[in-house]
Amino acid sequence: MKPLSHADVTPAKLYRSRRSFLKTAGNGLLAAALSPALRLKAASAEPPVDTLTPYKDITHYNNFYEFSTDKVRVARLAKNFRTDPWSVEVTGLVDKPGTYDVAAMVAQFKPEERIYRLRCVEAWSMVIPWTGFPISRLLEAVAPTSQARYLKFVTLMDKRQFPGQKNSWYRWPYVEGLRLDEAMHDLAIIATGIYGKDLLPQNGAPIRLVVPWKYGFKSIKSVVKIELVQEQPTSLWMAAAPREYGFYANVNPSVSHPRWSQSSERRIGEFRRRRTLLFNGYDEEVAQLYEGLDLRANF
Ligand SMILES: Nc1nc2c(c(=O)[nH]1)N[C@H]1C(S)=C(S)[C@@H](COP(=O)(O)O)O[C@H]1N2
Ligand SMILES: [Mo]
Repeated sequence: MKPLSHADVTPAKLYRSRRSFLKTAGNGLLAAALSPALRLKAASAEPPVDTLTPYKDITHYNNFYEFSTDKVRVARLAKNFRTDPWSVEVTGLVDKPGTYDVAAMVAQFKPEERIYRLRCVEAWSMVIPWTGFPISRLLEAVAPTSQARYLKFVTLMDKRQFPGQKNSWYRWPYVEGLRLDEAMHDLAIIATGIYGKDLLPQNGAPIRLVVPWKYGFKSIKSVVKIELVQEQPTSLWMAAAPREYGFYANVNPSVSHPRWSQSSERRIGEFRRRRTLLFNGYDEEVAQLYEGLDLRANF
């Protein structure tokens, strides 16, 4: 499947009026009035095209454990999070390490719009119009040495602003990692905005990672450090539950989470579940990264 562009998606509003029949059918009220045959037809129709998830949902249904494990409380708790000044240290096995102010990063690496599906490991999904730039641009600027094999990303550590970091169940700060060749892939971006607006704190302001073919937890928020390293980093989730969360976390409908199936998902704003796609539908673009890798053992 090709990366989404504006040509492929329908703005939420237009989509709603065009598909008003199905929408109404999904409402329950009218569904009861439909004949069983009609209802079946509506139910078995091909899944609709990807539609942008409304801004309100993207910004009010969030996983950000530093604030809360309750998705609908995150936005309010994140309201006063300080994102300015903010700088990101890029360090480790690089010839040109540096500390980048976010504004300078934006000026240098020129964010563009990227519309991606986001698939959470909990089996819900959204379609988000990010503003961001490929991490490859940053990597070219810092020049990884020949020893660099992985990137380790780290979220801000600040118990005063992040009440969730007092929860000692997790090994804070939040850490995530990518193989260098994964990070060099054009689909992997550093995001600075959504729907053309600056990121809000609940979405990982001022900058966060977005890797659309992997489960959402790889897309680490509010990053303060990117380190090029030789060994595979241990992410917060690998440390918390190694049998449930592997390093790769590629979206894969045929590898179940130990506690639930990954074969389908609930697209936020839709009534019927959708089939989950291998690599979240980006298989044509990324499958070659994993040639020869056992995707079941390396989950
Ligand atoms: N620092 C940090 N990054 C994080 C998380 C988190 O709890 N802390 N949650 C992850 C998970 S599980 C998901 S699904 C996405 C959600 O991103 P969104 O709220 O912008 O949709 O962020 C990911 N990045
Ligand atoms: Mo997630």
